[in-house]
Amino acid sequence: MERISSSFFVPRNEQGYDSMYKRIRLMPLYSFPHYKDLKPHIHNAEQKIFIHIDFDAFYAQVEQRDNPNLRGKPVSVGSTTGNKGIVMTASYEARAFGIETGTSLWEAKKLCPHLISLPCYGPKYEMIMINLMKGLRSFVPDEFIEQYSVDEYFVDITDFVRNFKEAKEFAQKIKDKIYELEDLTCSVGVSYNKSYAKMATKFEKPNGLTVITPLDREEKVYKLGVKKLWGIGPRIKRRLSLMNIFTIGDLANTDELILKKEFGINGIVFRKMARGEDSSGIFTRETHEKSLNHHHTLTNNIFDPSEVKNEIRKISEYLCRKMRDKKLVGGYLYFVIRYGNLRYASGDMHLPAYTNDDRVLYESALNIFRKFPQPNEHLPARMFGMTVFDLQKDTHSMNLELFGNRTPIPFYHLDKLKQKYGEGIVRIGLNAG
Ligand code: TTP
Ligand code: MG
Ligand code: MG
Repeated sequence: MERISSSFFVPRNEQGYDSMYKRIRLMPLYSFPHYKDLKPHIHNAEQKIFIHIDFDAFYAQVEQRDNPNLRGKPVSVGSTTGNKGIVMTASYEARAFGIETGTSLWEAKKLCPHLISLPCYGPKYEMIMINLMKGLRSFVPDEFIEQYSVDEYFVDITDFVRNFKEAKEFAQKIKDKIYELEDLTCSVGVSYNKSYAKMATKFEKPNGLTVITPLDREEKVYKLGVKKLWGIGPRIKRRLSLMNIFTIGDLANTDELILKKEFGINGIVFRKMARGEDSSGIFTRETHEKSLNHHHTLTNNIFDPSEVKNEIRKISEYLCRKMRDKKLVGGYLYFVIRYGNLRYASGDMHLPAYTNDDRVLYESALNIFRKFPQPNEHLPARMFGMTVFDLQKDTHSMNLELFGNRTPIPFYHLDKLKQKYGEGIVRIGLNAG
């Protein structure tokens, strides 16, 4: 793989920087897991292991790498138009003078008169990240990698290591690979949830590698100030301090209702993140698909219980197949029935676990259905519909584990058979009552 360096790019022109500068600055660098990503109904049901990677003084380090004269010197990257510019990042040598992201160039020059300020060159940094994505794919498949910002990645390594010791070794290998590919240092955090992994990255910057295990929680995390938590900026910190909440531990131990009253749903998110209960997974375009649904209106109304069940089964099978096709599992089910008199009955429930197993969806749908008026001669059924929400990436192992006491059925292989030989080729006995 080729290293990306300045020589790949057209000579710089001030006009270009300015538009790039605007573009980069407008890029949303920080967002934190949304409430709906936190699967609040699952309380650490499954232990995951995430790695978070973040380059050290990214833009500045790239410039120092490409120009040996800049190495070891205070360098800032940002807008350089006159004295009105702003520092987007500063090399660690410049940080020693108190220069940081957001410092005005005017102030930065005052703090460090021999500061070398350079313009930002976006396309080069982007190319580095694209190149790195390829490097990361040599460790884990695409679906386990999330590029989070201009210089950050999350990698879900749950399926590739057995414990935190192995996770640390894995992280070190990735770090070494990045250095080999791009000659750049990054810091890496390893933990059992994304928020803690991101926090861990900062612990030993630059060029660090930090692990936070569940056992480290009180010792390493709870005593830190709330601002170390992902998504908590100065304004929220101030509001928290008015509530006597200063450390992450304080936040973790504050009553959920109090936080909800002050911050709405975000209060619950902050608390969960503080407690290490952020259960968000790797974000990819696919997993962000909101829901999958299927409705079927019958040509002839039905009321015979076995016919009704058969309809529900067909929709369950179809939806599970759709999920498997997209390598997804669902966590929440909505079921609706419409009767001959055109009235509806509907209900919803959390599925017992994330699943794309035909049997589980069918049984769950029946559980909802049993609470409705049962179709009869005078009230036949006319339409059935199901929607699966809370879709997540299917990591096969998880699926099998959660149904440990059931016979695993090779649904993925059966789908292939059906695709090849037609729907009727196999039918599984879904023996729900
Ligand atoms: P960061 O990872 O926040 O910072 P950094 O890599 O420069 O330094 P650190 O060692 O602390 O991680 O941001 C990555 C790059 O994104 C940074 O080099 C410049 C750019 N950036 C902006 O353009 N605007 C911003 O507000 C921030 C924070 C960063
Ligand atoms: Mg960085
Ligand atoms: Mg970053």
